[in-house]
Formats: sequence, C-alpha cells, structure tokens
Amino acid sequence: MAAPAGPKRYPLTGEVVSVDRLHDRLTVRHDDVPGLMPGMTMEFAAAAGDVASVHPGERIRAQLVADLQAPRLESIWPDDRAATDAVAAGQRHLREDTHDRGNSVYRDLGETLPDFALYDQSGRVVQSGRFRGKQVMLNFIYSRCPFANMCPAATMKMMATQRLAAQAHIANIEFVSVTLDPEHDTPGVLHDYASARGIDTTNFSFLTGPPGAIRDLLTQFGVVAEFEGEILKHTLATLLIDQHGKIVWRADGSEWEPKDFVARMRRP
Ligand SMILES: [Cu+2]
Repeated sequence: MAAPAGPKRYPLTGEVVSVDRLHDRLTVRHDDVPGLMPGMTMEFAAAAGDVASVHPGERIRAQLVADLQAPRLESIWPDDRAATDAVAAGQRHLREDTHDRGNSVYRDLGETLPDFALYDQSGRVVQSGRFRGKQVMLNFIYSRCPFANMCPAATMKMMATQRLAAQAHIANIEFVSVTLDPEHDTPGVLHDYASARGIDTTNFSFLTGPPGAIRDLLTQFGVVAEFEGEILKHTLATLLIDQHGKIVWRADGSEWEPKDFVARMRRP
C-alpha cells in the first residue's frame, strides 16, 4: 500500500501563548522543528477539544501537520514538567503494584481502587486521591468504538446513571471513564467526545495517559483490550467504588441497568 498523500507531520513541542476558542486556533511559541523551521511564535489550527484542553503558559507536545495554507496541531498532550512528572510517577507506581501483586493482580470486590495519575479531558492531572471521600462509578471506553452496543451504549448508560443519581440526591458521586485507546484518545479528543454528547462534566471525567499506565489499570480490573487491525476488541466492566475507595459492585458486559448502580450508591 502506498503511503497516504498529504502534508508531512512533524513532532512539535512548545509553550501555549494564547488560545482562540472562537476560531479554534492556538498561538504557540514552539521549539525548533528539525528539518522544517527554527523556533518561533506562530498560530495553528486545532480541533475544538484540543483548544479547550490547553491553557496559556502551558507546555505541550503535538504533531504538526505541515499544511502550508493552514498548519495544524494534532495529538496534543500536556508537557509541563510538574504534570508529566506526576503522571510518570503514577505510571511507575502502577507498574510496580501490578508486578508485586503477581497472580492476585485482579482487584475483586472488597479491594480498593489502585493509585493512579492520569489526565482528564481538560488536560489536568487527576490523581486517584482526588476521589477520596467520594463514591466513584468507573468504566472503560474508547472514542472511536464502532460497536453501537459497546462503548457508545456504555456512555449513554453512564449519562443515564448520572441523571438518576442526581434525581436521587446522591451528591458525592463522580463518574469516570478511562480510555482503552490512549494512543488516540488525547485529552482534546476526549473533550470533543464529551461535548459532542452534551455530557455534564461537573462530576463526569474522561481519563487518558501513558499506554503503560492504562494497560496496568486494565490488568488490575480484568478488562481485555486488543487491537485486531484497526479495531480494538475489548470487554466491558463497570465498577462502583465507595467513599473509602473500596470496590463494592461490578457489572461485566453491557447488560447492566443504571438503577441497579444507583440503588447501591450510598444516600447522603
Ligand atoms: Cu467499545
């Protein structure tokens, strides 16, 4: 197969100078792009989700699509030192934890949520400690899932559960969807995924991060995800974690009901 035609892509790093959400443009003071141009401050087009998930003064890494008419940035990741250090430490911790648990790596009911550090759909670092004292409903999805009865249905059910929990006046609940496809699902892609569905993100976040950290989380939660060509074949698991961090309920597959989860949430 011939290589796809079109503009060349280059890795780019730099600091966000300003963000134009109205026109989906970012101004970035970028470092040298070897083979293309020296470091300079310039404007790029970007997806709405990317524009929403970066912040002036923050360092990013991205793919520059070198279209001369309209240079674009894609695959944008936060690249601030403090953020990447926190996420890398979370990844190391998970790796050691998965290794140390050996044959008992699977976290069953009654066990606790492992520690992790990932990025949310706004590009902010989310550490598991943020959920201390809160109940958490957690599942795994990926934005490109083509199977209507898998991730798209799971997201609809999470949204329905969020509404039902609010109606039941359950206040201390967070909904969390971790991506199965961190290579593609950047914070900006997840931001677009949430806003395309009109999701209320005040207590519903979408998490992504280093593939190794995601892989260890999947292992600990007994979720299988393997690419077959372009398609990511995967299982589904939906978990309820109580305010002490303990896994109190779990549904495998797609046949769970929002009301069954809400019934198991602790009332105020
Ligand atoms: Cu899916």
